[in-house]
Amino acid sequence: MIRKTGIATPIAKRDTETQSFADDVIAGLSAAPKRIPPKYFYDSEGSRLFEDITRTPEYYPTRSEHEILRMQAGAIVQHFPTGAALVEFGSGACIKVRFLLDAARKLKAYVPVDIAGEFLNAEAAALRKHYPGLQILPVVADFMKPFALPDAVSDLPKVGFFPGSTIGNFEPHEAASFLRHAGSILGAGAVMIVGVDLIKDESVLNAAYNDDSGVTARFNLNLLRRLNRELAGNFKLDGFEHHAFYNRERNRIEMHLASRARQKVTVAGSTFEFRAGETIHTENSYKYSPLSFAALARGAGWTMLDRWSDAKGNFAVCALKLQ
Ligand code: AVJ
Repeated sequence: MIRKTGIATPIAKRDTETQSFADDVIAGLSAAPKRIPPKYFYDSEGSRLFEDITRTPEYYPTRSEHEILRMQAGAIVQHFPTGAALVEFGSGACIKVRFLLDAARKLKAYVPVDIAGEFLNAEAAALRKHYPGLQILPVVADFMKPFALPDAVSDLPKVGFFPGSTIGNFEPHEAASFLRHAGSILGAGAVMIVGVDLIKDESVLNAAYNDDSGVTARFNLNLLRRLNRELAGNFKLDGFEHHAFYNRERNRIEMHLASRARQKVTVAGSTFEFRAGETIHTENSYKYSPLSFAALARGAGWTMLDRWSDAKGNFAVCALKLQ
């Protein structure tokens, strides 16, 4: 989930991307409770900080998923039909997929889908050198919206790939609509490989989002820097603090930015009041059990074919098949 973003744009000349950022921020800060969608974490500094998070000893999901992909790639690709096209939703730096590309010898094409076009095309060029026998067909698109697959893969069986527990950022009903949407893009008979973070000991979950070195706090607070820079905000960085905790009723980690005092902040041309202790809800990271995820997928038209975990049982990679 690496996102490249544009350079700061003057408010007078907002491009459409900055305009929808401004619209989302104004709507989110006008709501009660206040919120900002987590996709806005990933400016270039935010993407760098996320990479740093994955290297903290407390943040297990990336390491756990890599362990599964490394150990189980052979078993995972057994579910790929011969001559299939692998379609990755939000491919970023195309790192995790290499485990599958190395193991899937009979794959015809890899279709990375990402919104960051320049970056995507550079990654695709690098992959072509590495996998000369494979057609690499990047699609620049927002994978949450309808998009067309390249004509070259229209007659091939499809396998979807959605790693990283990105699905955990969605509300469960949004996760179900995403899976339904992925099914309509991939078509009848499709298989989908999804990375899902599992419900576990709360102390492990809380530590993963409250690392001792404070990287996750910097990642969360970087959102305010971005608001200041791109939307002419005047957030005081020391006026807010990082809060992350496991919400046991809803099986999710919540991240918030909590106002240390009563204050007013102006951003994107609007002024918002904060009570002391009031928060901006910046992220949910849902955790599932194998059963609850299978039920969610079933409701969206997918059957769980197979599932693999790391040795500690922290994370699951699931193989789904369109019913
Ligand atoms: C990239 C959405 C999977 O939810 O664990 C990491 C983002 N936020 N630390 C997650 C994140 C705080 C991450 N995902």
